[in-house]
Amino acid sequence: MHFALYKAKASKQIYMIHTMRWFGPNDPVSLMDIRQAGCAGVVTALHQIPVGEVWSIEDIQVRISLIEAGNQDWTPLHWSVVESLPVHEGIKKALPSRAGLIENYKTSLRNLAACGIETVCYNVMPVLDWSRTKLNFEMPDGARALRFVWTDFAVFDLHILKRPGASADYTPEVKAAAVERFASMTSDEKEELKNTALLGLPGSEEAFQLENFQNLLDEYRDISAEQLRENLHYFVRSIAPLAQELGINLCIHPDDPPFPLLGLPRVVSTEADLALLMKASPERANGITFCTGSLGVRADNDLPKMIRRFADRIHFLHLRTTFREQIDPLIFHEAPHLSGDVDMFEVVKAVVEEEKKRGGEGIPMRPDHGHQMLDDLNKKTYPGYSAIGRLRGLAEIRGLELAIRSFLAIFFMACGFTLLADDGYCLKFDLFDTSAQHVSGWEEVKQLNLSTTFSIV
Ligand code: DNO
Repeated sequence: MHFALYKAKASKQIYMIHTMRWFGPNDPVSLMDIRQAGCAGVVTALHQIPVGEVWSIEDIQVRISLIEAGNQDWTPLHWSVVESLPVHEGIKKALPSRAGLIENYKTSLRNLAACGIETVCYNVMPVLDWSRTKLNFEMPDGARALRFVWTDFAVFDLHILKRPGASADYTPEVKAAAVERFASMTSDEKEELKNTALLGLPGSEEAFQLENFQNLLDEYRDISAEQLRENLHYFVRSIAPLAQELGINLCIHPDDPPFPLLGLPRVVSTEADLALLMKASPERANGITFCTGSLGVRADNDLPKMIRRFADRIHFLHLRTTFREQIDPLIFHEAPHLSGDVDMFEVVKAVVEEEKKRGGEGIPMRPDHGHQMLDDLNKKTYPGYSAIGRLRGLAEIRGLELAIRSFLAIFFMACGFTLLADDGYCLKFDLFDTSAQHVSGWEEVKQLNLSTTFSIV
């Protein structure tokens, strides 16, 4: 038998596609800021178009022209990911309007594909998008972070919203603590909590009024988690085959936080939820936005394991970490990107390994959220989306990524090799991943990023 032995070559290339979210022309963070943070990609959405309506080619082109306007003179930027093409409540609730809304969604996908956009994020959190109870929690270094306190959420639910039936969702201890907390709050604090819980954070397309909010919740009274899951799977089965054909990767964003709130069902919070969704429609286009900040709030989500399990279905990454200050009742805040509960080293390593399997194809990544810090503190930006805090997060993750890539490459040099038989059978060995596969010849083997060759007869 004839084998060729290949030694690995150190590669300095950084493969994730670094991006930042941009809320459009009114965003106080400019495209130039995003460029100078070192991004190649922009994540944005046509927030001005009402949810459920078609995104026309003209509207998409206008946004592309804005993003690319400085590309002749400066480092080029491109629209890498749509976040989000929002899913109308009529689809989540399977209302009679669903068929028409899905048709509109498909038309928007066709239009995006015609404009060369290949990654589309969405979520199915009912009524609310992401939720926090405090937007300016002071960190020990004076920076401001987003925070979630379960007891404060109970205060909002039980004493401000006064949701019928809410009492059943809280333990006697939490209810007692909420009574005490509510009694000690000033009217400004109550107003702030109400606004934080209700006003819709960036990315959510609605701003709510206390008066009509209960009606929106009531519409979910008869929709169980099973029903919502069925509606989600129906939606995905309706659009994934088209997305696959168009070359668009759909990627669902998980629930944030990853558990039910206000009696609303949530069905994208755990590994099991994601596994069911991946199974519901087998196309690779039916994929995931792997948000470590959302999923990482639950200690039972093993993030590196989940990245390895869902590997080629991960089309977009939100890298961020929370820190659980207390488990029961839950309190968490958004920690500096490398020092929360998420093991960012293991997460980035799992991502780098997946990118290596894709032959070096990068996955778009954005540093999700960031602290308000330095000059951010003097500016009014979207909560979680100030420039400097995100720049810090991106810089730290980029450094980690480079270190992991270089470390793995050196390791491969010492410990990795590939054996290729005449019949095209290829045995790849390295300390991190041993696999056997058929390849058709030298070209494909070279794509495995390997260099020097030896022949063993
Ligand atoms: C928060 C975000 C969410 C997310 C949407 C995705 O910063 O990650 O608003 O964009 O839920 O559909």
